[in-house]
Formats: sequence, structure tokens, C-alpha cells
Amino acid sequence: MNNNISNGVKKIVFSGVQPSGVLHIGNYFGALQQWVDMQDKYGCIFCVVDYHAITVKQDPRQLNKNIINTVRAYLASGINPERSIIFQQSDISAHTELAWILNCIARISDLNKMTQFKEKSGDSRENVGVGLFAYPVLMAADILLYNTDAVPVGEDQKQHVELSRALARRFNAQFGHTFKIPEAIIKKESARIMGLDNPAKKMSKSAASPANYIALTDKPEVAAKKIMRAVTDSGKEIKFNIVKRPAIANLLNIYALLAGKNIKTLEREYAGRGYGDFKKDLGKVTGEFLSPWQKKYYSFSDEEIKKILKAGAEQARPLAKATLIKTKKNLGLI
Ligand code: ATP
Ligand code: LTN
Repeated sequence: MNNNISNGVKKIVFSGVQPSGVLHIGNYFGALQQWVDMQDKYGCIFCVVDYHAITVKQDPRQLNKNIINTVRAYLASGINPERSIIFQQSDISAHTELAWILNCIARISDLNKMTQFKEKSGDSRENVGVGLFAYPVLMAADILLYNTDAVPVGEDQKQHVELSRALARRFNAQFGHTFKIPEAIIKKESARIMGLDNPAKKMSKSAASPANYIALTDKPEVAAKKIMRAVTDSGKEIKFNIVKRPAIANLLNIYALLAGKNIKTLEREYAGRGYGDFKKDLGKVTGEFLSPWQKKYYSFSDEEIKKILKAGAEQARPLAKATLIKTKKNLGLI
């Protein structure tokens, strides 16, 4: 049993990734890398949020593979199932039960403000599923069920964590103290990795073209090719200017994260050299990161992963149940 979580000594971290496609370096630097670093200090719970993934169309067979592969990516990145709880959201019914309760206190005006909903629904706002609209309420349920203190995420999820805080406060004010108020943890440098084909939009698993992202499972030569073809700005200098030269700023940021160097050092190293040189080296650095990661990734069997998920759900279920019972009592349902 994971004592860190059950004995209440350490603060609690909760986070999750949707099994909506292959994970990319944005997911790694925005979320996974932070999670790994937090395992020492916190009691950690990492979820594969499959109910979130079905808010947009998924192929059932592929979804099933993506669930297992998302856990595989957690393990390859250094999440240790002996120290952290890893589970699948749909294995614990308390998530959807609490989401329903929170739906009754969330307002349509809260959800209408959500940037991600506006982006994902685009022009067809009246015709997308209700689940896509209500998605941030399910996310609030995920977080609040575990008395979470900290939620490590990329910048794009900040607004959703703010909503979780607002819903928790609203519920507590109406029905008495029930939920802990969680806090988003966002790392400045890795908060927002942009798309290789469009530096104005974040790198995304469900992007229309694989040229948008460097998947953690891309073969090094494929990743290098994507980098060579990445959009650049006019001019030739390797200088960080996010407003005037967002494409090269994004590539510099990715280089710095992968090589563990700072951006100023890279600017100095590439002074007087062109994009070609820079991109070629970035391809190499990317391969040096991906190769050992992939070796680990392919070392875990499906059976092993299924066992980890089963054990994780058994550990998480009683924690979630305790909060759900308290919530129901405070509501007058029990
Ligand atoms: P989808 O395209 O299906 O919405 P996604 O690529 O946005 O998927 P999520 O599963 O929504 O990925 O996000 C998992 C975690 O990775 C979240 O914490 C999110 O903030 C972070 N993240 C996603 N994309 C980026 C990015 N481009 N830069 C930094 N962090 C990111
Ligand atoms: N909405 C998040 C995934 C997510 C999540 C969570 C993250 C669902 N529930 C709880 C942190 C905590 C996203 O990345 N799209």
C-alpha cells in the first residue's frame, strides 16, 4: 500500500493525461517530467483520464491501445508504481458520480468561459457533445476526490484548475467544508510547447497532422525530419523573441529543455550560424533524448501494465469513496 497517501503525512498530487493519441514532448515537459520530480516530496496519484478522451470521437480499438500506451509512457518517463498510484479513470465510478453532483453547482456561464471548449468546438458549438462542454466539471471531480493539494499541468489547463477551485469553494460555502482547495503547479519554461507546423498553437496529440508534434515514440530519424521541416520565421538569426520570432523561439525552448541548457547559452553557440545548422543539431539532441526513453518504453508488457492499473484502482478506490460519502452526507443524500 502506498503509505505516502494513506497516512496523510505528505501533500497530495493528482494529475492525468488523456489517452487520445500518442504522447508528445509537450506532454513530457509540460506534465510528465514534473510528475517524476514530485514523487519524492508528495504522495502522487496519476490517472489515465479515459472518460475525458471520449468527449471527442475515438476509435474503440485504438482507444484501448492508447490507454495502455499512456501508462507505458508514464513508466518510461520514470513514474514508479511502487511509489505513486497509477489508475484508469473509468475503473472508479466515484469520478462520474461526483461529476454529476458538481454539474448541479457549476453554471453554464462558468463553462462558456472555457478557452479549450471554444477552441475544440470551433464553429460547431451547438453540435458538439454535452460531454465536451461539461469536461472541466469531470476534471474538478477527479481532483477534488483525492483531497489534492497540487495539480502539475501545462499552461493550457490552468483555467480548468481555477474552475475546480471555484467549484470547491462554492460547494463548501453552501454545504459546509467538504473539499480541499487545490493549486495548479505550472513550470515556466515548459508550460507551453508550440506546434512545429504552427507556432501560434500549442503542440497537441489530436492535431490534424503528425508534423505538428514530436511524438515520444517517433523514431529519431522521423523526429529529425520533422524538425528540419518545422516552420521558421523570416530572418536567419538564432535569437529568442517570442513575439517577433515565435517559431525559432519555440525551437530554442525545445532545444534548451532537451539538452538541459539555457537559452542564452544556445544563442551564443549559434551566433553567426544559420537555421540549417541549428535544426540539424536539434535533431541530434532530440534523438539522444528519444532513444533511451523508447528503450524503456518498449520494455513493459501489456500484462504488466494491466496489473499496475488494477492495483492502482484498488488503492485509489477507498480514497475516492471516502470523499464521495462525505459529499453525499453534506448534501443530505445519506
Ligand atoms: P489533446 O490534443 O487530445 O487535447 P493534448 O496533447 O493537449 O491532447 P492532454 O492529454 O490534454 O494533451 O494533456 C496532458 C498534459 O500535458 C496536461 O497537463 C497538459 O497541460 C500538458 N500539455 C499538453 N500539451 C502541451 C504543450 N504543448 N506544452 C506543454 N504542456 C502540454
Ligand atoms: N484536462 C486535462 C486532463 C485531466 C487532468 C485531470 C489533469 C483530466 N483530469 C485532473 C489534471 C488533473 C488535460 O490535460 N486535457
